Amino acid sequence: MPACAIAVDVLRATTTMATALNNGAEAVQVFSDLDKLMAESEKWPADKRIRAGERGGGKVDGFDMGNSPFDCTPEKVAGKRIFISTTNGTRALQRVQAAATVLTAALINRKSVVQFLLNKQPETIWIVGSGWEGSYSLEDTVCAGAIAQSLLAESGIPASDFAGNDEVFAAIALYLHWQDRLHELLERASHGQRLLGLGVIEDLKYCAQTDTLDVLPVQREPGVL
Ligand code: 3SL
Repeated sequence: MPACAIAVDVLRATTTMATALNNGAEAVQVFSDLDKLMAESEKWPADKRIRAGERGGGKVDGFDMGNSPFDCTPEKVAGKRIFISTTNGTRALQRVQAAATVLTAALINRKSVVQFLLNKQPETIWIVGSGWEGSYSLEDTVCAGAIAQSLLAESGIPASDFAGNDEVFAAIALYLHWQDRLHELLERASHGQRLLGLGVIEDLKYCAQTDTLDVLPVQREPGVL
């Protein structure tokens, strides 16, 4: 496999997408633009679609759900297509959607992503953190580090032979330092603080879990996982 791009938005888009697919959603289709989402989802049968949208951390008016993984119960999402737009996560995914293979990752499905990479052995791996409106984020960086660290450990590649950039070495160091206190790190992160301000404390705990879901969101056509 030549290259694989992995979009990461631990808080909360890629955690929510993994949860929706794990709980039986037919697909997740991403949009940066709410009008396009409305137009595209209108073509889908009403009983087979869910419109999910977040702006400023809150649910978009008139949508079926916001961007909380707790909205994605099997009762709600099984067999449905989730049409979703979020501030940063869906945009990060759209930025890499032209890559030959595109995945999304979060801490909760880190192991499934690493297993896929070990099996397919892509020549190049791009891990793209969505951050916050163009800035760095701790939660996406620590997830990139968790993926890279596990990949190195499982593949047996000595760190000296690992052709990573400075960012990935820093991400691994961040993960190694915080791996037993990921929830605390997410609470300290600026977006974690923003979410705590919105009162979604349980979301933070959920997003901080590692390797809890065996699900691999893979892009099957541009923008559709
Ligand atoms: O920015 C995003 O894509 C969202 O995940 C942000 S939020 O956690 O839903 O506020």
